[in-house]
Amino acid sequence: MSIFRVKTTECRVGVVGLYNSGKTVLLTSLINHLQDYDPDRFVLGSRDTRVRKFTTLPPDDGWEAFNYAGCRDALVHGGRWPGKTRDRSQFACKFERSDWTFSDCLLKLYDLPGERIADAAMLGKDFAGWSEHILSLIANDAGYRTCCHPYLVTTATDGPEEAALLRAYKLSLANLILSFKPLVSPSTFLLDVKGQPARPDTPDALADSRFLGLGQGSEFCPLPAAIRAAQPELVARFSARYDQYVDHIVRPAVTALRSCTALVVLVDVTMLLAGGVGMYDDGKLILRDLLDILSPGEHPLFGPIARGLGKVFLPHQLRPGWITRLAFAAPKLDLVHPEDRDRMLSLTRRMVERYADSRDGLRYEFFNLSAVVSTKVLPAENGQRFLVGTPLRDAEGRKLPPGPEQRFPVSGLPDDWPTEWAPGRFTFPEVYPRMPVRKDYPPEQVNVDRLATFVID
Ligand SMILES: Nc1nc2c(ncn2[C@@H]2O[C@H](COP(=O)(O)OP(=O)(O)O)[C@@H](O)[C@H]2O)c(=O)[nH]1
Ligand SMILES: [Mg+2]
Repeated sequence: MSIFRVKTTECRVGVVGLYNSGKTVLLTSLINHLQDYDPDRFVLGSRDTRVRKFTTLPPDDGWEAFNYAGCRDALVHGGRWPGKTRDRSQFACKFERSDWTFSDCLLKLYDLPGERIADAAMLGKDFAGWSEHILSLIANDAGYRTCCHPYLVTTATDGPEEAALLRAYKLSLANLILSFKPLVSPSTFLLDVKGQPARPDTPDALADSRFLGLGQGSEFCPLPAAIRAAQPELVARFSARYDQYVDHIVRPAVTALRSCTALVVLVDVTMLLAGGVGMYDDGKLILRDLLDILSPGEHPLFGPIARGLGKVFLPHQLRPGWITRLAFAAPKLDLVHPEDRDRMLSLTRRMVERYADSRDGLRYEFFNLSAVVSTKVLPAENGQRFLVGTPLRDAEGRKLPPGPEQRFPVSGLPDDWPTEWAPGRFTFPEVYPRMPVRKDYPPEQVNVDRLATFVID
């Protein structure tokens, strides 16, 4: 540390998004660019900025380290992601940047599953309150009612048993997943505590293989008032499991989110368009719930000046922590044709700006980015758009081994979200990411540096 660098500025940046939205690829690219900084290929702050003395640090207590080396290697070799043991992870590092004269930067990056947001309503509610919340969600949405038919039938029978209730709720959640509805709670049914997602399968197979809650023997599902009144022992059992679940899964995820200074919310426009209007509606609900639980923005008791001073003088534990910067990022920019890349940005804006705009003291920005540019562009022919890349899946959605590059068509982007569209109307075929083999040569990126400039502050 230079003798002038008398302090350390801590930046805690959370990256949230649904499964497959590009969190891991984004973090891997960002870390590579910071560690092997090249001002010609990545501009942090300004063209003159240099990054020095980059050091990786161990993660905070209770966090698994983000496996940077393993993730980079998997990208290079088109392999599987390193086996995870936790659904969330942290990467901590320290470096000097030449445009910060008196301070070096302690950066903590959090990889956080957006699926947990579906459980956010559990905080501050007891088991009965959560049950009512879920039941009203089902009652007020035709799509949910259809998917939850097995559960509605079983709860209407006389004195249903625990096993029958759990089974019926599992089948209902499986239907939700298969209809691309990510609002699945308890969310471990969709993404378990080890970070393993539910794979497309029949509702029965999903119900057989997945758990509602922390695991076998700890399962629960919502109960309507009539069953709660008639079966107090069942309520006591489910309540205890529910409380455990909230303590182990929901609170740590939400606490981590709330302790961040900046948040990157990945809004995968390609996935929302490909998934149909139901995916869009649910994605939007999840984003709304996310912003509600975080209540980002300036703390009413401390103005920006107090916040600045707090960052400098207070020990870490005492520093006021709250999100003041929110980045909405549309990832996988390289999967759409250049003619549509501005539309990607305006679609993101149209979807979520209202939520951020209604909060005071919050700076927010929109980005369209590619963490690892993996396609080449061909000129459009008669309005048809083509890209070149190595296909990741065949026409049936099965994963292909890495092969030669191919030309493939991609959908154009609309100027605004349609009022209705079916899954599959838009397609953006996934490709193998193109990661340079040489470890100290970061991947080609677009706007990851602008995003970093915004959140590392
Ligand atoms: N073409 C392209 N694909 C990407 C990019 N970022 C992520 N992906 C793809 O999106 C998929 C999910 O990415 P991942 O980071 O594992 O998502 P996570 O589940 O949110 O961590 C992977 O198959 C990636 O290849 C990108 O910048 N360009
Ligand atoms: Mg991931």
